[in-house]
Amino acid sequence: MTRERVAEFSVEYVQALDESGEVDSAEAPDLDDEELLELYRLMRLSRRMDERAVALQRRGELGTYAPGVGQEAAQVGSATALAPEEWMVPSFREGAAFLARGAPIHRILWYAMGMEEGAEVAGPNFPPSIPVGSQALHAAGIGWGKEIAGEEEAALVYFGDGATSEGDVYEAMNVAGALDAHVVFVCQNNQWAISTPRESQTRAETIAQKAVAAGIEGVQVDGNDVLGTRAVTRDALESARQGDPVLIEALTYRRSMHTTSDDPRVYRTEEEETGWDARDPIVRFEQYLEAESILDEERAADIAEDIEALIADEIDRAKEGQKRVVPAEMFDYVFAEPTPELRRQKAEFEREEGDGEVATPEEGMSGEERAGGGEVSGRGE
Ligand SMILES: Cc1ncc(C[n+]2csc(CCOP(=O)(O)OP(=O)(O)O)c2C)c(N)n1
Repeated sequence: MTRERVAEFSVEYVQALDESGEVDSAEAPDLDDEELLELYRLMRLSRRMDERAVALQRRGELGTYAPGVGQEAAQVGSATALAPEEWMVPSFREGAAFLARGAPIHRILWYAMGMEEGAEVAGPNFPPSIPVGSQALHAAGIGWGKEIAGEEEAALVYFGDGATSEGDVYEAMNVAGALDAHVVFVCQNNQWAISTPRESQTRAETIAQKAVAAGIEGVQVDGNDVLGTRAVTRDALESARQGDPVLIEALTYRRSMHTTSDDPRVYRTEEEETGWDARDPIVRFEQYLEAESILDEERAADIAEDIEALIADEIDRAKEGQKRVVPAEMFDYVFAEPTPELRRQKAEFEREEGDGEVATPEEGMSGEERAGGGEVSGRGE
């Protein structure tokens, strides 16, 4: 009988900026002061946008919102490593990544207001994906397209730790590996999938090792370290652009609620939450920038002031745009061609909005459909 070890693996963990603001220059990316300040500004902008958005939701001015508080470094560090023309494929908590990609705040708010305009593809950024993990497949498709076209570009996709329990994410990593797709998978392991802790999600010790089964590289990074995340993503993108996909596990913590419909106090302790205070990505980076004399109190105050003004303007813009919304249009963008059922629902909705009457099942159907032909136009084309 033969018994031999046929596979072995290890997972690397990278950190450039530690909890006390010290930087390991061997791991840190080469950025000038302006670039470092921009990372800082983006993280603070995102934190403040989240705070304002939650307040707006509480006043009934916004629908459900998923704050990314605590995850700013994981998102800003990775999104700024992606070239502007490369595709970013987000999940539903990527406010900071959208800001880093230059998306205006009013568009981010429009999405949370239920406006179709907020879900439009603006630049090479997909709209938020609500089905957990499904967007990984789209990214693998884009990445495969880049391989076929012979283009040295990559797509970057975000998902959470919970999403790695979904078949879609594994399938995407597997197909990416098999087809040399140009894609970087970024898992923001924020320790919780709503109320399910990371430990109950998988017996795997790291999420990064899930790459092993797909035959691609997996690496863990301190996701509360904007510099380490930026450097790891830069390297992963270089590799992906040559047809070697990478899975990055960014270790972070969701410091706020899952969404505005959630109360984390029901399932986790205050002690756990405050335990992450010292590891907050913004505080840590601020300490570093101050120690390097890149940031001082005055400059920080100026940045905060500019952020307040920008967000106030953008909220006004979002509300102004909201007035122009025709709610019945929500039925128009589900499929390229609305199905008879959607047309019926739209007619019913419009009737209810108008005179309170409910539409008949036939309303909204074409003559042919009423006669029983062409049952589902637009499908299967
Ligand atoms: C396919 C699918 N199943 C379930 C849900 C409900 N759901 C929304 S968010 C979520 C948890 C996601 O956790 P994770 O992937 O860790 O991301 P996080 O919310 O922590 O950023 C679940 C189960 C969904 N939206 N889609």
